[in-house]
Amino acid sequence: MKQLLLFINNDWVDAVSKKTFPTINPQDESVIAQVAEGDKADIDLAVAAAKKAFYRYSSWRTMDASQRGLLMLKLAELLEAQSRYLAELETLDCGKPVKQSEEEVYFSASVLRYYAGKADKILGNTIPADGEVLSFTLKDPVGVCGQIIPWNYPIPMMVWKIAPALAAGCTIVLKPAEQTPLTALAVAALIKEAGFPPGVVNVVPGYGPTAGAALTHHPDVDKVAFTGSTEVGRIILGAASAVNLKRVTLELGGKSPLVVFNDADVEKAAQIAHAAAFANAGQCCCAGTRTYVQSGIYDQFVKKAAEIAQKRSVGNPFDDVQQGPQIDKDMYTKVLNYITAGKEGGAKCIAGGDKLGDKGYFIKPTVFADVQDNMKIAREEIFGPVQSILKFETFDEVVDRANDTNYGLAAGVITNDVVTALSFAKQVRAGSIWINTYDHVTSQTPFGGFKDSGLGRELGEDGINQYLETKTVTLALPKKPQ
Ligand code: TXE
Repeated sequence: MKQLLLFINNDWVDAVSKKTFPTINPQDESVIAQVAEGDKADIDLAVAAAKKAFYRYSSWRTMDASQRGLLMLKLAELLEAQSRYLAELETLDCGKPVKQSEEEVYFSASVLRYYAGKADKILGNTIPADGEVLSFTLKDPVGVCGQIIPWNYPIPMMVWKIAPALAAGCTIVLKPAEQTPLTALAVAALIKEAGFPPGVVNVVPGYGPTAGAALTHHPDVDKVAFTGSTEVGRIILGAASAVNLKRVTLELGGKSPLVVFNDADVEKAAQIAHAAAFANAGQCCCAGTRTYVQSGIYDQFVKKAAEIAQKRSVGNPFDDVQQGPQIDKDMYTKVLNYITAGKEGGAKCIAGGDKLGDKGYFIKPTVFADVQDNMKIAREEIFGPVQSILKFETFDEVVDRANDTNYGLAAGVITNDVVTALSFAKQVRAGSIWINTYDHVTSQTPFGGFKDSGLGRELGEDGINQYLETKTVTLALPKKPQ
């Protein structure tokens, strides 16, 4: 790691306050490094740099759209060239298995390439408007974007946000999560190396209520994009309308159902459901945490789910394991409290159910069976390695129960009956529906939530539209020239 400073205007700078904050290794609770702590004064500097870079005659605004795409392709290449280094840094800071970290770097490069290709294909319309006119639309970049990201997928979250914004021609001030500032700074160094002009991307690590709030309240920020908790999402929506009317996209929490019908292959279904619940140590916004299983295969499924969870390897994320530690002490404590609530609430704990070891934030993969819809563990987002299994009888019953939540990020269904699968997809209110698979997220497919799971979509065509304004141009044009 070369830089632990703020990245503003392509320079590495100390915080105005000179304050720093520690970033912790969740595997052994040691301090990895002290990082410059951005606050309002630093956000002001970063927004000023982004605003200057967005000025109409700046090198960024006058650059050919195809050239923006080339810079993004270069960044994708640099990410891949540094994949091992970035993966190790990611694993050090957030504890996910290093193989997974490396896959996430490659996935992020693919997202950059997808949007790089879109940079010079942003098209308006010509419109047969009434009257003696010619009308057409231009797609303008929305402007200076504040982007606030979480700690669960630090590099992918950064790239999901910067890639469509850059393709659209916006400028950016990004605040990484306080738990995981390191890879955001490493990617910032690559942004500079790729040749992006000063001020186009600025990265200011710091805390939410200080640096994050300064960004969401700033009058020169035109849009805020946020991924994190629903609670903070609400605060951001309020802040975004306080001094100006920022465009807002929110990708928030979930309590996603995965429904297994009697005709499913039990072994395969249990594997899919396991991965859905435990991917990234359960720290995944679309985690399939409510596993509904039809009564005919319920007992068999429960037995299988417990077996798979008991075999899940948990340990040093630099080894070949499936699961590392939880991100920090707060989340570790929160998840253990949910496990206690599950036991006390009457669910049957059939695997795990406890912490693992005494150092680091490790938790045993935990499975609860006989969970009821009204239990705390079936209603609230746990964000840890905990699967809840619930029994159901009929299609209509399970669709009602799947929809009985304030969230609507994702849902899954496992069945060989195409009518059941597609009826489920039509009737469940969630942004992503997976059939006989789960967590299949790609650069091309939009991702985001219904209800309290968010506003807007990331990735795919929808993702870039959130960074564009439509401008209608109307020119007087007589139907018959004199
Ligand atoms: O999230 P926060 P936390 C959910 C999950 C988890 C819970 C809490 O259920 O248990 O959220 O996690 C910044 N103004 N998800 O506390 O606080 C903060 O600095 C502006 C779901 O980590 O929402 C960080 O950069 N910004 C999720 C980011 O918001 C503020 C991923 C996320 O932090 C702010 C993570 C403020 N007032 C947690 N307060 C997902 N959707 O994937 C905080 N932040």
